[in-house]
Amino acid sequence: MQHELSSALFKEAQQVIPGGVNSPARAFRAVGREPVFIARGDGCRLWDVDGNEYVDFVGSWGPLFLGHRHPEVIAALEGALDTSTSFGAPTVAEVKMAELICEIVPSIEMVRLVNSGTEATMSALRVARGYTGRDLAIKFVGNYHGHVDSLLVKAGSGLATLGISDSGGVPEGFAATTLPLPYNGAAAVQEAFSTYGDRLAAVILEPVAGNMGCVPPRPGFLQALRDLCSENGTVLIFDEVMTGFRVALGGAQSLYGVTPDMTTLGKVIGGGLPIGAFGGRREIMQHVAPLGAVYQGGTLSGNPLAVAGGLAMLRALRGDPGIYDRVEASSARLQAGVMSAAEDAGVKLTSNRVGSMVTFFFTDRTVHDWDGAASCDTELFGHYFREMLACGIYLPCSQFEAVFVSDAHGETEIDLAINAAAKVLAGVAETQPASPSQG
Ligand code: HOZ
Repeated sequence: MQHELSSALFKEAQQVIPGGVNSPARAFRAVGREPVFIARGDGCRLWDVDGNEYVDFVGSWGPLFLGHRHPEVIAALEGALDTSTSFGAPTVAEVKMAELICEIVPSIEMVRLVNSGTEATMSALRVARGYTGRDLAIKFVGNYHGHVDSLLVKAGSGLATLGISDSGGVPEGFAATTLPLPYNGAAAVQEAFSTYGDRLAAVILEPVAGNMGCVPPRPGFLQALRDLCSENGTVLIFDEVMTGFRVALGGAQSLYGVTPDMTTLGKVIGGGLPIGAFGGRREIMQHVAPLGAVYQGGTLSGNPLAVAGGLAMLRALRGDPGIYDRVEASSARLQAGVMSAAEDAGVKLTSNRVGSMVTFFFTDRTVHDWDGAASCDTELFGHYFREMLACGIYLPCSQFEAVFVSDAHGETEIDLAINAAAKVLAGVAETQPASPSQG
């Protein structure tokens, strides 16, 4: 596989874009090669600028649950283009979108559309602080809530990948409002509530972590958070930017039966267009301006193109009762196939999966928190990533991200990935028979 054009573009990009990329997570740095530049996608396939074809298991980092260029999303976008690209004024479609979100996710009684997951979490936290009149928030190590100043503390995703524990440029005072605790560590949360209970505005978490790889909540963890928040008047925020409309139509909160006070959304709700949303109990959301004193706004919020794409996406999901079972079956097939290939090759691999979010961790430890994820052999992951890419399988370029399966992945594509993994893992076993797990 040749990557001459990608390589030339990367050189050009580095002159004018920091690191040559518009988001560090896509830089391929941790996997020891240059990024490939993508030209187009269709269904679950991608083509790069050199004409190489891949099966795409990134799906734009989550949004493309229906694959690239889904006909209903494209038709809706074409329709919206006939009206204009932006008004900065109310539209019919944004009301329909808000109604649909509230209908599918009943804990959301009112919702505000924004432009990204970062905006959604930043705004939800501000609302929680305005509502409670308190400052502190608990977050979990290895969870990532976008690049919100106060949440860039022991965060996952690009920071975990690049080994940056806390971001530069965040004033100490902002970071000091965040208490980072171990994910799945209910006892630590209990202790924090004993110490800071009446100062805690919010607990924010990914109800299924996706930004340190896929890490599900342990049984009882989400309910323990729910109980502690209720007892202490603290706002429980589920960051469902990754899990919303993906692990189930109603998100992780419907899958695990635990109801947050507020929810943040992004990714799938835009069908690939830039959008986010935050919402929750009416009593809390009434604090948002112009109803209340917590300011939040944006010229492009509720943008007609993003809303058209998102509405088409959500309608397609709600209108297809079999979709989550189909994607569950494809994802289970992928997980079983790759794990069996690893076992045959004698490579130590652990996998976590919730629905269509899957991570294969190069460790023999069970991964239920950041310490487990950090025990992985990231060098070996880098090798696996590069070899899979050479086999035409496009994976997230970090051990600490989730593989995303979509409804566009058929048995053919899942088997292509399994066969490639079998080949690559067998090669690992030959070249690195004693490859150490750091666990
Ligand atoms: N939140 C995305 C996945 N962890 C990161 C994607 C990006 O920064 O490009």
